[in-house]
Order: sequence, then structure tokens, then C-alpha cells
Amino acid sequence: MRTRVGIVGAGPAGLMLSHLLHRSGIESVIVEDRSRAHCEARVRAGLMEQWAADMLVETGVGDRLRRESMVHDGIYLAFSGALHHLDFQRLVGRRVTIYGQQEVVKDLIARRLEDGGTILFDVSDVSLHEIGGAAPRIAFTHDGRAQIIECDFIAGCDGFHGISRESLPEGALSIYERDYPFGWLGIIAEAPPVADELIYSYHQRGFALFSMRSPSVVRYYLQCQPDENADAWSDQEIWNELEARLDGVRPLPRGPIIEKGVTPMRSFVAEPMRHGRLFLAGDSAHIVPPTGAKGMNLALADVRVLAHALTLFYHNGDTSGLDTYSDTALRRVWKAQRFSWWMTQLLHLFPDANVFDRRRQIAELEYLVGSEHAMASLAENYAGLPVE
Ligand code: RFL
Ligand code: PHB
Repeated sequence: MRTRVGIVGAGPAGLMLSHLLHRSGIESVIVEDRSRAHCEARVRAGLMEQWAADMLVETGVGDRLRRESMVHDGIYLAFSGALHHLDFQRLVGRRVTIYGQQEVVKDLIARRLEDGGTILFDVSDVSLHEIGGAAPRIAFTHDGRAQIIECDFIAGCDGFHGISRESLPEGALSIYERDYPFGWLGIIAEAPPVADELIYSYHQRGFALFSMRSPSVVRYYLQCQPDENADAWSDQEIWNELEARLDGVRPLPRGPIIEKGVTPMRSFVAEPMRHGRLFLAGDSAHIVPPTGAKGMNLALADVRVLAHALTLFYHNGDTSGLDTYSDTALRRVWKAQRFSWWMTQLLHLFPDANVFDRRRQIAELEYLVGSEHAMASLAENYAGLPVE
């Protein structure tokens, strides 16, 4: 098989890249090691920066988003038993959109297939070859047969546990990382929302977050041990703990919990995001703790830059965008790393923290909700810094 851009991974990064390239008349093929049903059912992110939601609409994959998403003007911060509203619209003139990542994935898969694109699901044994040369290849097994895709470029969009990052030669990448001594226990439940917008709660029992997916489906998270066993928690224990930590809005409307799982928290950056003809994008190159809701947005920002660079190359023979891709993407990545780390350390209880640290956190929260400047700083980062 031959194509221009071989893409590994059908998550938000790989699918959006393939879609944007198609709109520029550039052919690509995606290989994905899971099934279509699995990709479409994977519950993850839920919050899109305004430019990201706009990009879906502007590139023709936003019809369902426009009908089904929920646009929020801001968020609530909860601490010391009270709720404080941060109005992003008023502070920085931007809003955020609630739309599940799996809905973005469904919309993009449907559109790629409608447009005649090729996505090979359920492949195995994916490996990358000759990434340093002019004719890189992706080898894999599909329907029991060994296959090769010959391409001009490879986009490694296969997430944190993919093979792309590991395909670079020893020593080519610098890794910057930090693990956090806690995780998030996340649930999806069929229950009415407890508030009209998200609530980030700082509490002496640990952080909690209220989010939503639709007017009748809610998403909550609880700070927990990094190796917490989600099945050890009964539904009632989860609701009780949420209610204790969201003490400014009790009682919480309860309902059946339809999904639960634990996510570890880490910050991770691999630099540079290019080696030869392999470009890394999204979680394959960087991970942020979910407190700032930045992961999917960063994945989409990376491929926006990459699609533009590839378009310049194919339309004008201009390699400047490809040459600056890594630096351009990393500028945004590091700002998102900084913000995600900051939100995380502000709102979570660290096991080694003492009473001084708690008082400092409360003081910072009080400063934040009392200062237009501090609220505007949070708002401009949360709602999304300008895209280059
Ligand atoms: P993905 O989504 O992991 O997609 C990678 C794809 O590659 C496939 N793959 C392979 N394919 C072929 N060969 C291989 N060897 C392969 N190995 C893997 C995988 O099956 C998969 O289909 O990466 P991508 O596209 O970079 O997208 C990144 C986002 O998924 C991620 O950053 C977000 O989900 C992070 N995140 C959030 N981001 C936000 O912007 N807003 C949020 O509100 C938000 N909340 C969250 C989150 C992530 C969470 N978890 C579970 C990690 C909340 C949670 C709980
Ligand atoms: C979500 O709705 O899943 C969500 C929202 C905000 C976050 C993280 C996750 O910061």
C-alpha cells in the first residue's frame, strides 16, 4: 500500500489530522490496533476549548456538536463550604464546550469513511521503519496478513502507550516528567446535574470534580490513591464521598453509576516531536494531569499545526512548517503543562503536605476568587490560549 501520510492511531489526533489533510487534498491512511467499537466507546475527555469546538464546526464535522454540546460561560471553584463562579465570558470573552471525546471520535470516523478515507481497525504488530530516510514504512498485520504502508511521512498519533515514541533511536528524545502521588476515580452516572457548570472542589478529604455529558448524564471524579481499585467502591460509597467533598452543593442528585475507572496522574513531555520523517502528535509526545482539561485540546492543537505544515509542503514545496513543527507545538505544550500542573497542585491534597501547605492553598484560592487579574489568568488558560 502507498500513501502520502501514514498515521498510527485513530484517536482525536490521528483522526483530525487525516480529516484536515483530506480537506487540503492530501491522502493519508490510518492504522489503529483496536476495533472501531472500542475507539467509539472509550470514555475520556469532555471539555473543549472554544477554538477546538470552532475548528470542528469550521471544518464540517460540527453538526452534531452544534446540536448536542453544552456551552458553558465558566466554572465554579468550591472551597471552605462555598461556591465561587468564574465567568470566562466576562473575564476574557471566551467560553468552553462540553462534548465527550468519544463523540468527537465517532463524528470524525464517520466523516473520514464518508469522504472515502481509509482507517484500518484491529491491526496488530505495528512497527515503523526507515523513519530517518526519505521513504518511511509502517509494517503491521491486518486480517491475518503481513502488510506494509509506504509513505512520505509518518504521524505517530498512537497515544502514551503507542509504539511511535519508542521507534526513535536511543538518545533522540529528551524526556521531562513528574508523577503525582494520587489518581482520579472517575464515574459516569445517569443523574441530573447538580449545577449548571463544572465544579472544581478543594476539600480536606481530597479533590472532587463535577462535570457532565448531557442534561441527564453526569461525570464526577474523586482524588484517590494512584493504584486505587475502583471495584472496591460501592455506588453508595462513591456518592457519599462525592457529597462530602462537594459540601457547598449538597444534596447531590443520585442515579445509577454506569461506568467507573481510575486514571493515574502524570506530567510528561518528549522532545523534540519530530525525528526525520516521523512526527509525534498528541498523547504520544505529552501527557498532562486532567485537572486543566487540556489533553485532547493539545492533541488537536498539535495536528492543526502539523496539517498546516504538510499542506505548505505539498502545495508549495515549502518545508519551513515541517522544520518548525516541533518548536511551535512545544511552545503550547509547555504552557499547558504549566497550567495543568498549577491547577493540580492548587486543588489536590498531597500526602506530604502539612498544615502550612493547606493554609497556603486556601490563601491562594481566596486570592484567586478575589482578584480579577488572577481569575482572568485562569480563564485565558482554561478557555484556551490563542492558536498559532
Ligand atoms: P489517544 O486518544 O490515546 O489515541 C491513540 C490511539 O492510538 C491507538 N494505538 C495504536 N494504534 C496502532 N498501533 C499501535 N501500536 C497503537 N497503540 C495505540 C489507540 O488505540 C488509540 O485509538 O491519543 P490522542 O489522539 O493523542 O488524544 C489524546 C486524548 O485522548 C487525551 O489527551 C485526553 O483524553 C486527555 N483528557 C482530557 N483532555 C481534554 O482536553 N479535556 C478533558 O476534559 C480531559 N479529561 C482526559 C480527561 C483523559 C482522561 N484519562 C482517562 C486519561 C479525563 C480522563 C479521565
Ligand atoms: C470531564 O468532563 O471528563 C472533565 C472535565 C474537566 C476536567 C477533566 C475532565 O478538568
